[in-house]
Amino acid sequence: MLFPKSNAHRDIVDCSGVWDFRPDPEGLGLKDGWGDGFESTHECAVPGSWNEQLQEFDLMNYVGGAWYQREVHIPHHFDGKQVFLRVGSADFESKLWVNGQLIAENDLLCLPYDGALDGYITPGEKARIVIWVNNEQRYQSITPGVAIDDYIREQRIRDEQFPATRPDFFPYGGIQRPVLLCAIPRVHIADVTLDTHIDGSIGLLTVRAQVNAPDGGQLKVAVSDGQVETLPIVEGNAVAQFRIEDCRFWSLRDPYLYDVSLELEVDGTTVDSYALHAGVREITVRGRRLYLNGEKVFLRGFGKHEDFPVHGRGLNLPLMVKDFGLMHWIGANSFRTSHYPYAEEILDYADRKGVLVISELASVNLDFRIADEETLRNHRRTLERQIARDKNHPSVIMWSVANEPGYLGEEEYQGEASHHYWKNLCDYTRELDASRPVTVANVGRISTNDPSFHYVDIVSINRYYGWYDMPGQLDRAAVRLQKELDDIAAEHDKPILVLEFGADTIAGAHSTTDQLFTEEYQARFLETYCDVIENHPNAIGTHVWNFADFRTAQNHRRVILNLKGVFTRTREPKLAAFRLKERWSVPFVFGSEA
Ligand code: BDP
Repeated sequence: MLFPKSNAHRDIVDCSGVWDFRPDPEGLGLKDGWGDGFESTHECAVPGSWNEQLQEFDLMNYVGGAWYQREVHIPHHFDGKQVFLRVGSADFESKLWVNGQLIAENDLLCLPYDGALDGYITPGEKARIVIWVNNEQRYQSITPGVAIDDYIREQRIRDEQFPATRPDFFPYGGIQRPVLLCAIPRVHIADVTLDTHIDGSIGLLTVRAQVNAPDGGQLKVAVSDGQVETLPIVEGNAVAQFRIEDCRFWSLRDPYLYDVSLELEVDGTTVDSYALHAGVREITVRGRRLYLNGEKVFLRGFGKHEDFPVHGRGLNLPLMVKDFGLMHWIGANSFRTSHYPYAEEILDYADRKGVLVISELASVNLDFRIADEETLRNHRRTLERQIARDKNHPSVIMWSVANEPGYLGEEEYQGEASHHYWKNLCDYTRELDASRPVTVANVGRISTNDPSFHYVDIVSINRYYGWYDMPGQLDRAAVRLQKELDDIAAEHDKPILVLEFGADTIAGAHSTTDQLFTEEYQARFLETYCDVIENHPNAIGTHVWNFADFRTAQNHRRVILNLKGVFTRTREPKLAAFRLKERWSVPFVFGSEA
């Protein structure tokens, strides 16, 4: 799945802008053929979530179907090309029509989908794009939904969040990433997979391309160190292998990217080209440690969210640049795309900035009273699409395949079905991508007896002692945390990553003694955790929850936002940000190891 790019053979029309919009709470549109076009009632900017944009039209908390529509000119020079429309993400479920023709559908959260427009458009004329989006989560999604029926079926989850949702982040709806009209040559490079290894000072780079050209064509692959290979195409595939002497490896200090350019030649003519970056690097797990290019690495960073006033989860490039600036300022070297895949633009930027990314699937609070084979199939489909999308990013160092499954402490989580689920999913991740470790973020309620621990490469835990339990008592919290790390280490000879710990904090609240919600308490909370974790022989990282305050659904535990950010929602630093900066300005030193 190649990210769309413009070059001598390929072109893109970005359909971002203000689109016609119409909410459809009664679900009329799908029955009445609104895919052919509909009468709009509102306007909504793309990319962006509809919620805060249309708050004044009573759509802040809207959960249901909504329709988007706009016209776009199909350029003359698209004639003879393969034209398709790519939706970066339209969440949670979406369908796409062009000139009244259903072109594509998607039900995978925060992942792109596309559809071919052949036969449905005329270059030189306008085309009508209609997109239906529905932000209701379904029961069998890998972040299970909560519809009214679910409350009844479960008999225990109260109607406690509005809009109804399980996770602790706002269920934004809308077209949240760009919609791109793309034209590529009919005979083209369809996919490229990069694989990198290191051998001393030599970088080994394998470029595997899939093309839809007939045998007889050839692919020229050039790397910016000066090497060029010309390969025959055999059954739609070509593989080039490069040894880069004195290679500049992609690292935190020097995120060097080689240019890899591909040119497809048929009958002596170049018919298509595509260029991408390769960061030559190797991620390995050995014993209790994580290595980047053979050097131990300790992760310092955050769980984040795609969240900002007005845009909601919509891609916001100035915010992206600002956030990377703040991560640099504070000395973070990594973040997790909690709790869903982030925009590809963000991963590209991480590649350039030398920031390590734990790419997380949109699986939150998987409930093992209802998870079944269909859920597992959906999980595997998500994994396939996410790996296909993100596989070539050197910044992506790990797959987090779920966040806090078994969240309700349901007894089914400890059963055979759960073991089968995690074994299957972790094995499948390694089958799809043997080059990156796999993890699952474990919830405190399950504690250290988590079936997933047996199948992951890295054990990850989220902990809130000193906040939800033992509030205001950091000494007790530290003892408990230490014991859990020891217990896990005693049973699993694996690295341990603490992927969440944090305290809600009202910027401006202060106290001379330990008091929840104050800036001093957050700072001391984070420092206490870092002291314990950094000194543990199995620990490979501290990811603070959260980088910035973020919006949640309405419930009595949140004052509009989850306030665990070390920056406010609009990115002002709290006291803890300065403390972390101080701590993270000193390079991490690993203890002496046996
Ligand atoms: C964890 C979740 C995260 C929440 C956080 C919290 O993984 O999404 O926002 O706790 O309670 O359970 O702040």
